[in-house]
Amino acid sequence: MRTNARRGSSGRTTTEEPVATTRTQRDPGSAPSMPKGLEPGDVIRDYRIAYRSRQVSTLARGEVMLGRAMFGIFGDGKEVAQVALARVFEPGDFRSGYYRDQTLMFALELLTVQQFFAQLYAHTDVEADPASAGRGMNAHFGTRLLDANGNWVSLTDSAQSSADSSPTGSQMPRLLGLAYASKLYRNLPELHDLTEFSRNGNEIAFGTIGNASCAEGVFWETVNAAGVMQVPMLLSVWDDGYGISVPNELQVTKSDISVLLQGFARTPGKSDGYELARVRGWDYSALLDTYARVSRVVRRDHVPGAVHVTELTQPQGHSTSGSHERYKSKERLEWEREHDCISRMRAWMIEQGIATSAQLDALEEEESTGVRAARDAAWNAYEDPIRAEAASVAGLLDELAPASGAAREKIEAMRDELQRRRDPLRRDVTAVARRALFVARNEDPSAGAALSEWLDALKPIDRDRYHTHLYAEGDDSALRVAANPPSYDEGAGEVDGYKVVNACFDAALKRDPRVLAFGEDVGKLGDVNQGFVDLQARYGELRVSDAGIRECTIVGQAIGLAMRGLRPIAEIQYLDYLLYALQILSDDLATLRYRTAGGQKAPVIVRTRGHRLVGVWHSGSPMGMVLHALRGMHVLVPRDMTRAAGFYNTLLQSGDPAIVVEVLNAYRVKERLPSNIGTMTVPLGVPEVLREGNDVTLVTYGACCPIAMEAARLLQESANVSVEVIDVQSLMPFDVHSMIVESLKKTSRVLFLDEDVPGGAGAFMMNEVLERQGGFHWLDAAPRSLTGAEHRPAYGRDGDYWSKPGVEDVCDAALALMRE
Ligand SMILES: Cc1ncc(C[n+]2csc(CCOP(=O)(O)OP(=O)(O)O)c2C)c(N)n1
Ligand SMILES: [Mg+2]
Repeated sequence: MRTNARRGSSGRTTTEEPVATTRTQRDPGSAPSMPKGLEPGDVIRDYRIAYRSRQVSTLARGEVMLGRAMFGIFGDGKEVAQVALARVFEPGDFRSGYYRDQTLMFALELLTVQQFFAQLYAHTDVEADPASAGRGMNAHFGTRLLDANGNWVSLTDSAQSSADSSPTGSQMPRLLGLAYASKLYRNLPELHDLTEFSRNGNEIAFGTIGNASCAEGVFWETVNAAGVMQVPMLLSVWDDGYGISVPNELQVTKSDISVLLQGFARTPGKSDGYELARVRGWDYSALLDTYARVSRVVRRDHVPGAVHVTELTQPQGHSTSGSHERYKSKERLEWEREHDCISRMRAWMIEQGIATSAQLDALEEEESTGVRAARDAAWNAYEDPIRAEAASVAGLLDELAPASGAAREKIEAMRDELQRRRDPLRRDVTAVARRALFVARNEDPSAGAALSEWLDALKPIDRDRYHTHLYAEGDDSALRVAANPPSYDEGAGEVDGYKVVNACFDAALKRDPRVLAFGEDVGKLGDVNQGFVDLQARYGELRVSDAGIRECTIVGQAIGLAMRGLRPIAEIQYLDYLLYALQILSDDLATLRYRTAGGQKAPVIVRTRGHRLVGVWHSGSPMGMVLHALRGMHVLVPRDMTRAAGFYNTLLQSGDPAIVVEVLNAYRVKERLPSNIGTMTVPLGVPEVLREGNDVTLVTYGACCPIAMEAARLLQESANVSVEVIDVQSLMPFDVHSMIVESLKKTSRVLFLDEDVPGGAGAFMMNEVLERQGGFHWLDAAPRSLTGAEHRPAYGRDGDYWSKPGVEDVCDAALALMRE
């Protein structure tokens, strides 16, 4: 490995060229000097936090080795850069980062040591682990942006952190939106009153990312978009030379991210590009200078900045899984020891006369003791209730055993085994209780009653621990928005469908200054189907905007905006191209509320269009894929533009993210324009019966609705078969009042129709109706589904005919059902 040899021999990277570098190297002969604006006490505080954080890493690793936690990944080797970075944070600023940032979080007072350990143990109490209530992994940080009722707290009282996720680079798309929000808050006067979210857009969105994660596509997509949009984003790259075992040579061209970023550098006098810097991660005073300089420009001028922090180390290796001795050379390991940022900062402080060695020894002693105490407090808070549960179950097993006949010995063995466990897990306790009831099931039923009761009492508690907050549960829930049907002025004529959504968006933009829309061709053109036509001219380029071709960061832009209180409608031009954004929708947006146990939300509306057009890449209807990847979002499939408008109005009154798939070929179909277009709502999870019938229930949605209706007409006319056509409208949530099963009670036959692949959304609907709603009991014939072909559709109208179900297919399938 070239890096190893090079660093091992010279002790520094040979690629280190002065790339807009700010370095303060003290002349050994000169008088000791303090970093600008700091007192010795400030520096000592920074050292204290850095040292504390290192102790946390060391002890936390020990906890994993002891088996008290599953996995550990820590911020050792990155401490000094982070205390320096913390110095430029201001209230209202946001972080979007990754698992190395514990020191930054400590320094910003957004995390305590006890909370760090609580998360390591997966403590499910939100008070113990406010970032995730044990749901996120260790070192997945985040602040609580919502109160217990799901309402925003003031985000400008302190710095905030968006909630981390694990996929490398996935902090980047949302970072773009967090930064872009400042631009909107600064430049849209109608937002200036929203001071709980922003103070005139003065907030910076700070990103952190590892050197190796800069090899991800999403890194470059975000860096480019932030440069185009000129947003106040300040990105730090923590460069420790590796991504697990793979060195920079195999991650980025020329092994050096700041060399590559040079093309993004600002040219003085020009209004685009980045403020760049490069600084060594053990050089405290240079780090302070660099962050002070770059953040000043970013905050004042709304220019993106990037700081490449080099020469960082990993004293304990990448994580608790595996050891870095396996892939780093002796020389490299020696180099890392020499460049340990904490030892260097300590030496520098002594050299500068900021503290004496004895003072620092005492400080370190204090911190070691403090971290131990916090660890123990976290452990006891986590484990004591579980021990108490184990004791209760052991007592109940004591009672059960004598009444369990042949199972007695087995149950006593289980009890003994449970009592022997020093640090029982909650699952151990519950599993033993359930197993004991299982083995004793044939004995006197009253014997197990107490244990059963104990388990039953636990069910709602375990639901709270593990199953809440996938969707909003309070006033924010879209399910609470009442239906408000469209009404029509007398004599209201018909218009092209696109004019219906256009009127809806017009009303929303007028009503609420937080609503904004963007996407490819959304601004000037008003989207490729004219849903936003004329609205940029009416509301300005910041409210209705064009975006580059970058689906993933269009979604990220929306996530960050929504996290800062805005109401973005992000457009993905065609459903087929959602795939580029699917990862971030799935990993970040759809998990956000769940992974923070209700601490954060991003009510993003993704607007797209699909079903039926032409060919392999323009006619997809991969609704199964969407449903399977996006639990945590609502998935809505309106058959026409009036229904679409109703869904937008519903969603804008609620706090969950959603995707609305409009029907591509409905924009030119005539619809009447509702007179209440700005207020009408379509409720989520409520299907609509489009045609009543007695023989077959036909369950479908979207572009298949007109096909179903035409088939139903033909079947009645030519075969005297009466078909009940139900438009599901809302796939997630799905038929919350179980209306469809009521139709099955009447018809005893069901056909599920859609354009997805076999086993896709059709299978999902079948599962919902037959299993969850109990529809199976009412059937006299085997349930059927009629789907698209397994392949993507062939091109052209004929390709479409043979790739997707049509009217004749529906007629055949219904007749076959009738013949059974
Ligand atoms: C998308 C994705 N791929 C792979 C991983 C597994 N993984 C976790 S951390 C990591 C290395 C990241 O290296 P770097 O960005 O340099 O950060 P560092 O850990 O060195 O600070 C990898 C490959 C992941 N979490 N996500
Ligand atoms: Mg790295």
